[in-house]
Amino acid sequence: MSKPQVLQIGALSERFNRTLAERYDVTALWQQADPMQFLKEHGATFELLVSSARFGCSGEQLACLPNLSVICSFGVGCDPYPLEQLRDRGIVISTTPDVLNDCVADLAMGLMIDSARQLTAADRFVRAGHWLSGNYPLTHKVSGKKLGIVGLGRIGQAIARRAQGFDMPVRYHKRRQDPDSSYGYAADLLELASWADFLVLACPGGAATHHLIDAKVLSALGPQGILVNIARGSVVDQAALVSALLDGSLGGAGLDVFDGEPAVPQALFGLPNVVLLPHVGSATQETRLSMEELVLANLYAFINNGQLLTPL
Ligand code: 8YV
Repeated sequence: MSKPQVLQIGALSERFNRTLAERYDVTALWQQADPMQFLKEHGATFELLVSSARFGCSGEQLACLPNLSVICSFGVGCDPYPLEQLRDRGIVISTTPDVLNDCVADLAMGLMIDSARQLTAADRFVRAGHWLSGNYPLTHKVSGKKLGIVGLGRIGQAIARRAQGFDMPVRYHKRRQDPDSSYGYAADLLELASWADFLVLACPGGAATHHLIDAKVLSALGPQGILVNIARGSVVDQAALVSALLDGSLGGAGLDVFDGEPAVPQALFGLPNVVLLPHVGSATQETRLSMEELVLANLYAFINNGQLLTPL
């Protein structure tokens, strides 16, 4: 019996690519000499698509796939997919929720601690031999500080639970109050930023949250406040963030995501109160394996019973 045909937009791990190719008749779009031309000529062949929160599938690509019925995506972010077009065409999409909550929330805590206590900067200080000439300057306490969370979804809730262990009062902002949550709700983001010592971004990217964190929010967070972003670079007005960090009107930042990543504003490289990570929120052996398994399980479930396990 012939294997189902699958179009894969971008390379994931070698292990994943190999397993997918063992189980299905995979066409690797990134290996085509001219991917767009390939889609124009052969797009109608494909009903099944595998992609990721990084590669997505553009409206232009989607237009070349008239028979597509499903997208199985690696990651939780849906910002690189034209969701309205998918809905209009009845194309279903699965993501990999829940399995990455722990690692992304752990990283958010790590960024809070590192940007306040300057762990990586102090490590650089030791390695450079500066300790021999004097002590590292005093930094800022984390436990007991006020934590504002923007977006109280699965990851935001995992961060809030961890913050309980640090005796941090928690409040959150999202479009609508969560009736099941006992954390304080701030309908007004500026109010939350003025109240918080740490403002952690855990909301989706995309048009609805584009530059939600602007110069006004940063100024409300203030010279003692710390911004942590494990969501998407697009949520923050990056030029405003860089200037607030450079002029000291914002206390610090822990950033795992950037607008235009992997390019990162070089102006931040010398600041000890800023921690810069290369989008590694879910990047552990354990979590990446679970994410891969969930993509494969979704594809299998769709092919065999027409149902996704974790539909958007
Ligand atoms: C992934 C992510 O690193 O899940 C997401 O939305 O941002 C990350 O977990 C990555 O984008 C997967 O391609």
